Amino acid sequence: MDESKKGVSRRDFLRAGSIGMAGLAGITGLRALAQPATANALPPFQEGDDGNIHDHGGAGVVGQVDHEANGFHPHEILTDFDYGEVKEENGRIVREWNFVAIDKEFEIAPGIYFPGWVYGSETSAASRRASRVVGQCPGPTLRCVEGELLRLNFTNAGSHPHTIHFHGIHSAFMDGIPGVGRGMINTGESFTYEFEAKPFGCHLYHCHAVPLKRHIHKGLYGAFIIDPDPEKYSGEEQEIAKTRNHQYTENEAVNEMVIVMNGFDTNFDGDNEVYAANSIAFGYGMASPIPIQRDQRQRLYLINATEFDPINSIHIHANFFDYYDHGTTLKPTLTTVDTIMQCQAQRGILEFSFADFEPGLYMFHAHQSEFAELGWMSFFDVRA
Ligand SMILES: [Cu+2]
Repeated sequence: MDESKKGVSRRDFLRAGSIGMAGLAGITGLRALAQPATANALPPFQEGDDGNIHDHGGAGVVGQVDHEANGFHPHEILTDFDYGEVKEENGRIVREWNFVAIDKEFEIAPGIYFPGWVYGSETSAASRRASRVVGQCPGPTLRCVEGELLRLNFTNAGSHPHTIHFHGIHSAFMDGIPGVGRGMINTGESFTYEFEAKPFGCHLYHCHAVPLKRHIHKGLYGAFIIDPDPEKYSGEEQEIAKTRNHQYTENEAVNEMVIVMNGFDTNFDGDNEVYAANSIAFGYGMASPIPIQRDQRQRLYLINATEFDPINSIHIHANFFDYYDHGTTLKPTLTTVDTIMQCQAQRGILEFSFADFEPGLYMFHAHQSEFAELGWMSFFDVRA
């Protein structure tokens, strides 16, 4: 985007370091800009009580997001797979979800509230905890098995027309785009999307109402995981498929996580001011890393839902991973890499292990440094 056409760009903002600007008071990714005396700010080169040297401080935020008020928590979203309700109809497995879209303001960094539009499901962990449908960003991670009939009862309880467009194989009528099939679902209306789960992989769903970039950027997206059915494969492939299918005990040996990479345009200038893994800036930062048992195999379903920027990326420190592009293969499409990039809607599965590693905090983040410093910075807390 041509920076000269905009009033104040985020880069101007970073240069100025003007923390008084609306919507950015909490970000201190670049603490050096305006180093306030805060409880957790350490002087240069002081050894912290964790034994680490804090020279210019770590990237992070001052203060805390009120996850309770949001109604969803990044650590819960990380491992919450929404399996819906499973039933049998005419000898066929049917998996069904009751889904809504609502308007919802949520806190993405301490003191920074985003006026979002989000999806919620009756069967998400957040909704079950609250005994009511809770909207969340990213939306619930839908998980099913290839070959099942999926039924998604969608009600638009938001203030704008929305749809749900699934990445997968289905009829045009069920594609959730304006002007085709049922098209837009207006405020107060309902529609049931129904199609077979295929192909297996790491997919996504999102609103496809226009203007598209606004509807997606507002928060209407989520992960859509179709597990392979081991009975369709044989030999080594069958064994791998079992580890990928949540209904098999082989799957329990793997620690599975979901990260949707996203960004938030808090001042509506068509650029993101905050970046995150699962919506909360530094949500898995040094103050709340992801605990990992070092001997357990790790599987990360990674999806890029970032609007406005052409790509996003992930880089894992001090380790390498195997990558399954779109998750649609049982053998990796890339082996022994430590960085991959994804354009919007691109996704894949990372598999890695910290077996025999020294316990400690292992960083992972977008390798666009700007994204990392504006919130997409995380840690694994590797434990023996
Ligand atoms: Cu929409």
